Amino acid sequence: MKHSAVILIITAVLAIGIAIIPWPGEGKAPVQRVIHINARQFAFDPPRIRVNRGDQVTLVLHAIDVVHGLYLDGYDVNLKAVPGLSARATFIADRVGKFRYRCSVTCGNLHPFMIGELIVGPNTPLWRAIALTIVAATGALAFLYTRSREMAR
Ligand SMILES: [Cu+2]
Repeated sequence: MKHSAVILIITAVLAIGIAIIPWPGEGKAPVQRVIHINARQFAFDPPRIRVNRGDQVTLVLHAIDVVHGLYLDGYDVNLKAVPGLSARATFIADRVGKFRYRCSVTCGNLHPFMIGELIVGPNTPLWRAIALTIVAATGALAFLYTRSREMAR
């Protein structure tokens, strides 16, 4: 068999493998997550939240000292909690990326620095697409190179 044909077959097998084989972290069924956030002058605890795309996220905001708010960029979630009276909102994390949440109630002089971050990811289909592209490009180059050498014989 010609070397170029072997390269074509190897490339095809690799590409099919990448397209079919489950990727680590992928294929997990979306989960329901309840995340409690404590707000106090002048920080959120936790300051960073990680979820996976597709998760159903319930944020529960607790105000520890004075009235605080939580506005989540990108998801249009706005909560306001009074000490002793928490607030909650539920949404599907269907957008991948980093989204800031900030206090939406003026709570003191360092209020503008009350910022946290919701990280939704990773977008595994993107990695699959990148891996496929690399295999296809490498295979095509190897095929063309080998083919040109066979033609020159
Ligand atoms: Cu605040």
